[in-house]
Amino acid sequence: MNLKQLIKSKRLTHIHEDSSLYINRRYFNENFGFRNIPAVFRKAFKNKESLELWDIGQINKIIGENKYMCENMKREKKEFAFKDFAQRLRSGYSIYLKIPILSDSALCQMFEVPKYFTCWYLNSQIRKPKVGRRSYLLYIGGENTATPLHQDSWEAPGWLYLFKGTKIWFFYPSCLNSKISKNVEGYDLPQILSSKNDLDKVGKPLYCVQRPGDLVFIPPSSFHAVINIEPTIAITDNFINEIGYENVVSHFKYNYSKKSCQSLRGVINEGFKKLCHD
Ligand SMILES: O=C(O)CCC(=O)C(=O)O
Ligand SMILES: [Fe+2]
Repeated sequence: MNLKQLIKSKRLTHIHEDSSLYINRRYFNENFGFRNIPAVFRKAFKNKESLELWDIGQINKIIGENKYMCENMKREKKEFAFKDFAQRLRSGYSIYLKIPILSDSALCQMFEVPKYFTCWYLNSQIRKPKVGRRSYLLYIGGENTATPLHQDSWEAPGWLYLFKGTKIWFFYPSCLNSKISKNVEGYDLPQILSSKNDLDKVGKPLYCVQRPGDLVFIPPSSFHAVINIEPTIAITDNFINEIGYENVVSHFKYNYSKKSCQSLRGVINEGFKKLCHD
């Protein structure tokens, strides 16, 4: 059974699709951000020029000699120069590359992140960490590579913009979060995809088909998993701003020192002050 038939047989529901030509901060926050609703934006971020710019040949020209850690299907990691990774990708290998793009890289000029996804943490004067130079992450995956079920770093909200290929996403509703946290493997891709498994009993994920030019919004704390059903090129990032900061604060409370929590609160206060002056 192929993935399409499986989704049909399991009667999975597609996440919300938004076809607005233009969206702004208020529209995004009121309809999705504050409501923690996963969504795919089909038109608002579609940019023909950047869709053409982001291809393997072009990226290779810029970072071909740089070395990065890649992951295979067994999640084993190995270092490759980008040009060698690209060569393997062309030969049909199932390998996945996930790397930060720094703000001084020529690649960074090839996509402008909407202001309402700007992370207060990265721009803060309170914490000027190494990650301050990071603009977003680049994900390049061969056919059938996947990211297993997880919550994003700090349980922060996130976005992913696709330039090439097709991704299938699965999102569990947040009411299942505490059950899933105790047994992540029990809800992961093999369970979702198994034709034997009755998802009605354990809880069904929503799904999304993402194509070039689509942007997917990942709500804070949401459990999600992704399969590249064709080779893909995407950029993604998480952010802390007026949406989702509460999830990050409570994540910090349980996982980080008092000092880090204080610093995060400082970043959030600073962010809100700036927001008032915008
Ligand atoms: O595309 C993928 O493989 C994973 C994407 C993801 O989990 C994210 O952007 O948060
Ligand atoms: Fe994620």
